[in-house]
Amino acid sequence: MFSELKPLPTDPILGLMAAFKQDTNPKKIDLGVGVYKDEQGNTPVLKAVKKAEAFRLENETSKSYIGLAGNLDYCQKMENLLLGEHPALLANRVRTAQAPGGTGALRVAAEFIKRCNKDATVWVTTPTWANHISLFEAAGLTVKEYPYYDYENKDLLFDDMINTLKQVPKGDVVLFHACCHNPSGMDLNAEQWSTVADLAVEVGFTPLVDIAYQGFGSSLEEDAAGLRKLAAAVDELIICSSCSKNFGLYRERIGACSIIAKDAATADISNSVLLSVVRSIYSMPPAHGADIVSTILGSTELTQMWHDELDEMRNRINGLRTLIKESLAAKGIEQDFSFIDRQNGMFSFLGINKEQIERLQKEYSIYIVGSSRVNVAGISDANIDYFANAVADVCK
Ligand code: PLP
Ligand code: TYF
Repeated sequence: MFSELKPLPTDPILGLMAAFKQDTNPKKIDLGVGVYKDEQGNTPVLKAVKKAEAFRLENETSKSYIGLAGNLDYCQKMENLLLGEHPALLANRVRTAQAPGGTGALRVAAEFIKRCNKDATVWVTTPTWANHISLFEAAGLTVKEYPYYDYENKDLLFDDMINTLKQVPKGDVVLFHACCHNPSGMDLNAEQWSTVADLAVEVGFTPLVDIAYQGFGSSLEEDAAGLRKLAAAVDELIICSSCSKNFGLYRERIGACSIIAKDAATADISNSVLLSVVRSIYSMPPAHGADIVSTILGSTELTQMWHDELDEMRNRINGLRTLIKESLAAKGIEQDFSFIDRQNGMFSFLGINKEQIERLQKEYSIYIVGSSRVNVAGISDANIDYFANAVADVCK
């Protein structure tokens, strides 16, 4: 049976990560995979995480199974982190299942949507994180795209987006990136979120909000403001969250899938379906990441430490955006890169062509994704000049 299989291409982003590792050029720069890096190019374990892990090592009393929803304290704390003191929480309309990473949350959401409406189409931004498409298709759902990023003007195609979303049939799902859009870095402003919230009510689609970078854009609160606005407007909403980036817990695989239903009774029914989905995929989530997050969020001291570390990551990213803009401008490149400083999170499209991307990799060992997406966190004071010169050379 296995001999019938045809080889499939690997994920291009993860492939780039492997190619970078093999490159022996000491000047190599990894601007590929979306992982935060400090000035030294490392992705260290956060101090708050180390402390919480030490606490866990001392205080964990059992390795017995946790339930289908995982760590309930974690689930409740995540709801508060995502929604604040939200009317939907006060009305007991929210249910959360811990999930193995944001990816696991999305896969659970996909199966949940399938149970709600097997004919639902999931609408995603053009472009979006490539995994979105494969995750929903793997659950047998149809995926369609709506206009989002304006490659030419490095802006949102907001009018086109709204015009397409107006045509979405009731019962379909529309996926939004809460903040730090992957791959474009282009986010909706407050007014645009209000328009989208009104539209969701008018058209009757169900929003699914993917929030994988809360705290990486403006702040924990501001990055969730659009999500909260949407959640205040509609009866039903799905949230897929991830602690990979903001807690630096990438390999621990910790995230959550939250359902907001129109009332507490519907939320209970939805929750039973959600947990049935979980059981049919992996039974129960792993414990470690959730324990770390709930320990941090349950301690004033550790929460403060985490906030400080998160601020440091975000400030570094935002500082790098300005540095990249200024350094490229100083090289006298004809192309305007000022948009990099207006976008959010770790990603932006440089807007250079395939040949230029290949030259950056071959001649300079600078690794960027084929779409020209760069992870700005891979830049540092030590390599910015090398990077700017290389970009200037390939843009000549
Ligand atoms: N959603 C988006 C938009 C992402 O960029 C990512 C990856 O980083 C994820 C979800 C899922 O992340 P993870 O599964 O590592 O938590
Ligand atoms: O877009 C990124 O780089 C991150 C990390 O299969 C990632 O979201 C990339 C590919 C993948 C899983 C995670």
